[in-house]
Parts: sequence; C-alpha cells; structure tokens
Amino acid sequence: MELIVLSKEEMKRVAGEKAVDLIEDGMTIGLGTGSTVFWAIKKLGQRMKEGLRIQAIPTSKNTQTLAEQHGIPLTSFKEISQLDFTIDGADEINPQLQLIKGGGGALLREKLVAIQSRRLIIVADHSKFVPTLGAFPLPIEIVPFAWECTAKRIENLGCRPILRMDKNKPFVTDNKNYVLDCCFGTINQPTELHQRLKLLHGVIETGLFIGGVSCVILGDGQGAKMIENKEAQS
Ligand code: A5P
Repeated sequence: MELIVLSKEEMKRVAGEKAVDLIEDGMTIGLGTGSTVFWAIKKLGQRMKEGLRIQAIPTSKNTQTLAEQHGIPLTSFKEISQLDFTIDGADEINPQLQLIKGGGGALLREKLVAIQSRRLIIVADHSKFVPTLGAFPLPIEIVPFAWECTAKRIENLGCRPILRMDKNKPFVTDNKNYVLDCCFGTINQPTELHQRLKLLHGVIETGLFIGGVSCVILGDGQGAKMIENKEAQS
C-alpha cells in the first residue's frame, strides 16, 4: 500500500474540504475565517458551480470578499436567524472540544455566528489538537477607549496582555475594536476564566469557545479524521 504523507497546507485542505461534503442543497451556512476555512470556501465555490444552492453568512470582511470571489451567495441576520451549520477554524482544540480562537482577529463575529448555528464544525490541521489550552496566547477583543486600563484589569487575572499591532498601529477588528493577546500559560479551567474575563469592564469577547462544537475535522498526514462531540448530539 502506498503511504501518503500530507504537508501542513494539504492537511488544512483535506479538513476544510471534508466539512464541505456535509453541506446539502438549501442549507444556510456560517463561514468562518482563516487559512483552513479558505479551503472550505474554495471547495464550496466548486460545488456551487456544479449546482449546489445554499446561502451563507461570513464571519469577517476577509471571508466576505473570498466568498464573493467564489460565487457564494451571502445573506445576513436581517433575513435569517438560524444557520444549519458553521464551518470555522481554531487556534487550539482540547479533548473536550473547547477552543481558543481569534488568531485572525475575527473572534467576536465568529462567536455571534456560531451561537446562531445548529452545528459548529471545526476544521484544523492536527497540530491544533492539544491536551490543554493556553500555549497559544488567548485573543481578547476590547473597547479601544481606555484600553490600557482594561489591559491592567486582565493582567490582574494572571497574564501578560500584549496589544496586537498591525505594522506600527494597533490592529483594529472588523468591529473597530482592539485585540489583546494574553499569555495565561496552561488554562486548566477555561469556563471559569472566560466568565471572569467577561465581567471586566472594557472586555467585549474572549477567544475561548466553550461548548457548542458539534464536531472537529482534523487533517493529518494521511487524510481527514472526524471527532464527533457525542454530548452535542444527544
Ligand atoms: C480567526 O479569527 C480565527 O479564529 C481562526 O479561525 C483561527 O485563527 C484559525 O485560523 P487558521 O485556520 O488560519 O489557522
């Protein structure tokens, strides 16, 4: 038997494409953001050309542009309130299928789209699957006004917040906010940390996605493997 060994980019591609196999005619789909979702959007564009009919809501301006380039019809929450499922990437995934997201700065819209979705399908290469969250600095979207004070409040919870920059200016999200990348070290209790952060003045959203993931599709050296969340299905 021939042994196939995929590169990291190929792992992302197979994961993204496998998620698109789950899409059926007439569905409404949330489109996440990032380099793995890129492959899902590309494949979805091909399926549209072959006659698939769906509508999608993007989680960022980048994804909106990409979807338009691939001929994917977009809608909005003015028109619909429930999506059949969302395909999105992640920066870290633990065995409980809890996530760190926001490496691309789209965490707020990603969360708002995810919670309106019947199923959340996460696509990633297998290096994102980790025993515990926290090696990846946690992105936190904050109000720009008095951001220094918000950063101090977050720091008091036991981390080192770093203002995300875009060249020599603060990085600004699609919602016109700032992002702090926060190194907490190992995050043993993500739910508690998320709740404590959300209570701080100036914090808009955290990149901790706790619960709600229906399945994770991981690309590895041989192909794409699906990890179903049994609890999400019961
Ligand atoms: C965007 O803000 C993020 O949540 C991405 O979904 C996440 O960073 C994964 O992106 P990649 O697929 O590019 O690694």
